[in-house]
Amino acid sequence: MSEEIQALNERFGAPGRVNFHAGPGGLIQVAVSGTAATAAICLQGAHLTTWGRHGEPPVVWLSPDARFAPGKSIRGGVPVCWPWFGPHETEARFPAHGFARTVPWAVEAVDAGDADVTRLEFRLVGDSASRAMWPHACELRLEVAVGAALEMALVTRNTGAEPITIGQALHTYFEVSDVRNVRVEGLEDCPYLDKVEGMARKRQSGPVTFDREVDRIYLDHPADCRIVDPGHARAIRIRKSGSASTVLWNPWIEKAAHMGDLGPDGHLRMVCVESANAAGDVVRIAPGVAHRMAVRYEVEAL
Ligand code: TA6
Repeated sequence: MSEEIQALNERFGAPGRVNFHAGPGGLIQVAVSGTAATAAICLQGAHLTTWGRHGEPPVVWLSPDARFAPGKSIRGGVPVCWPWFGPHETEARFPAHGFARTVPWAVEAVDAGDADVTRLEFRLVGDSASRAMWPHACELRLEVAVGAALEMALVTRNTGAEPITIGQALHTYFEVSDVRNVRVEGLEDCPYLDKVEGMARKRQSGPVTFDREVDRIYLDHPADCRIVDPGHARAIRIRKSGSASTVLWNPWIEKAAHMGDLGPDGHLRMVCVESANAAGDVVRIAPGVAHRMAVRYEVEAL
């Protein structure tokens, strides 16, 4: 066991509840287990890779072909997209969805006192490349609460003297039985930008169903969403705050085949419902102010 992992377990570990270990690709992960659920979080990107309730199919999906390597994004889980969403506005060479998901983070706190809910907090450390891309004084933390529900909060604090503007998303991959038999409720009548059709501006009619590639940024949408999945006899309710955009994505067959890390028929097993601030919903944060974007995922029996 590396000295770093040993030190993490000595400071934050809890036998049988919170365990730091070397995961695939040598990336340090923390395994969390409680009375109701389990989760795993990779320190690179503070990337929650899976969350599931005992005896049920996982709720947060991880590709069976996900690659784990330093500086590379992981396919599935909850990638943290920050401080921009999608391509950088001016620098094509900058990574899509920002750098937060591929740089080192530090563990700030772990509270395993309540066997029903384990709370963890991570702080973005970054590296020389990320600091060059984002030369602003600010702090990014991710709070995670693992229990029968999953709660996550992304907190950006502007510690500088000038305002900053961020785009962000908790780019969550949800596991579904078969995306062709799933619908997403809560976006009815909402305007959206359709990335599949050149960011054409449209308006949602009825629930969202999936029989082709879907890649949409719903704007001015602070409300809940609900993934109704008869095949798993469940609905996943997505509550959020501090987020004005909801992004829906399924790559469908052709794009999935080109990605190479979604796994066999991976597009059938997942749907991304991302709580975000993207496009026109980017957030301006004044000096000394903190912005909090939070989500709560719950499972409802059908
Ligand atoms: O959120 C949807 C999206 O922007 C899609 O356009 C697709 O690019 C997806 O994110 C995955 O992006 P990634 O950089 O993780 O491959």
